[in-house]
Amino acid sequence: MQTNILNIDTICAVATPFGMGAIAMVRVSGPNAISIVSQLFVRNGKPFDLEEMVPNKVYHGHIMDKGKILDEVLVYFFKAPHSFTGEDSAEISMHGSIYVQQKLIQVLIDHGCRMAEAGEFTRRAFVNRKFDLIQAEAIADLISSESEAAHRVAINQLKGGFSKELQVMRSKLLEMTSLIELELDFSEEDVEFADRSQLKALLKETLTHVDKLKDSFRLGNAIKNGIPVVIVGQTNTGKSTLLNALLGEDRAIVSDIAGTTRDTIEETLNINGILYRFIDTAGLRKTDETIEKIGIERSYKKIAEANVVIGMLDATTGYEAMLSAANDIQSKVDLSIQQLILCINKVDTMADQGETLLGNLRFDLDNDGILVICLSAKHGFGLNDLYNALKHSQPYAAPDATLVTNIRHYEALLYASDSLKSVQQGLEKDIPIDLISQDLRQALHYLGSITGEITTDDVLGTIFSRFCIGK
Ligand SMILES: Nc1nc2c(ncn2[C@@H]2O[C@H](COP(=O)(O)OP(=O)(O)OP(=O)(O)O)[C@@H](O)[C@H]2O)c(=O)[nH]1
Ligand SMILES: [Mg+2]
Repeated sequence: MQTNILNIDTICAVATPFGMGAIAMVRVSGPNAISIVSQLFVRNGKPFDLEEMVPNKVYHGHIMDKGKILDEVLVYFFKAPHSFTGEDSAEISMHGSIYVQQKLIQVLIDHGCRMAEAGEFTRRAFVNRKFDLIQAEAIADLISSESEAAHRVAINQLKGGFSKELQVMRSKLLEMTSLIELELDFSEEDVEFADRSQLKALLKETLTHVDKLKDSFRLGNAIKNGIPVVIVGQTNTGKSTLLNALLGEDRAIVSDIAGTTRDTIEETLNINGILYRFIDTAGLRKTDETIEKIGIERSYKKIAEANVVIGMLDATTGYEAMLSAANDIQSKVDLSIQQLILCINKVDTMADQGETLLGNLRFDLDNDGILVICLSAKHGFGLNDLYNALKHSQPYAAPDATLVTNIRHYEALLYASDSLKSVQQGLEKDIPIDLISQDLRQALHYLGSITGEITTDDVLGTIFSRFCIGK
């Protein structure tokens, strides 16, 4: 087992959220965890006898502070390596008074523990090879998951599917690299240990796999942070009214003055287990007003970043104006990667002409990938059609498909892909084998950095500092 300077201290922290609650849990981990906690623990009125300690068993008793009862608790002991961190550990479940929590931490520190740093328990687990970096990061994702979809992606990564895929790729590439490097040792003798056509085939396969993982980030990131859905259109079409209707609250200012919304407004909403990030934008129109211009530039930027674009059309402006506005919005959307949903809004003003408008617009648009629906944002009419359109617009991955959700992984895959492309070009152009081997090593490095096989302390520090204390 790998040892690390981190393992010397015994650390402690409250693992439950800060504040008062029915129950709180304190974690202790490190070489003295069991002895320190047992010193403070009294069972059936007698000091806890370490000799009788059975790991993974729940003990009921009291935590004592200088001869006085601090709290009635449940204590679990874990023996290394069979614990979350891989070290000797103890967990104390107690009443969730803020005073009791702080007092217990103080007593633990008085007995030789140190306050844990953010993510230190998970970092120790990683150092002790309980899991790899992907899985450690998946724990953070699991804790922060806000929707069923985000939860599912985190669980998949925690199960190790992504790690396994990377391991298989790396070991194949490593084998090839060793053969190539063997040729370097025999460079005088003009021998080829690595079969070139096999190497090319392997590279093609690996590159396709790496690119597939890299491209899954768009969806993976959307699932984790909310699928970005931008609401765009000309001024006064009812964009802010729609945002408010979706959220069920008056989040954005609505008025009949054109150009009311100047900046983008973002809010997340969970619809049927999927987290969406709705973005209301400044209405699109020609203007000389500086602030409004900046707002409109932001609207265009948000269109480019969105997975789904809701194009708001105002039924009261007449069919020709709506069609021209629809074409204008369509020209800003990349239909190969984005979904466009056009909403004919304010149909409440149209008596029964809404359906005719809908049919005409569907007919006149030159792409059947665009969804068109009728809406009255003000009266909440058509919202169900919009929910359905959103559901259908999502390119859903298979339940157990690997999705990259972490920007660090995405970056590493991007660099690995570039390095593999250099290897491919090198082989085509017959460049010296030592340069090819360098690019292969680079690709291996980037792939290895994702699971944490290759990392520096700085990288680990940055990753784990994003965790909360007690995790
Ligand atoms: N009759 C009717 N009026 C609506 C509907 N939706 C919005 N409106 C009205 O249209 C006007 C403009 O609504 P907003 O939501 O502020 O429009 P916007 O697109 O956000 O406008 P800007 O922020 O200026 O770009 C307001 O007076 C709304 O009450 C609707 O479904 N029916
Ligand atoms: Mg608005």
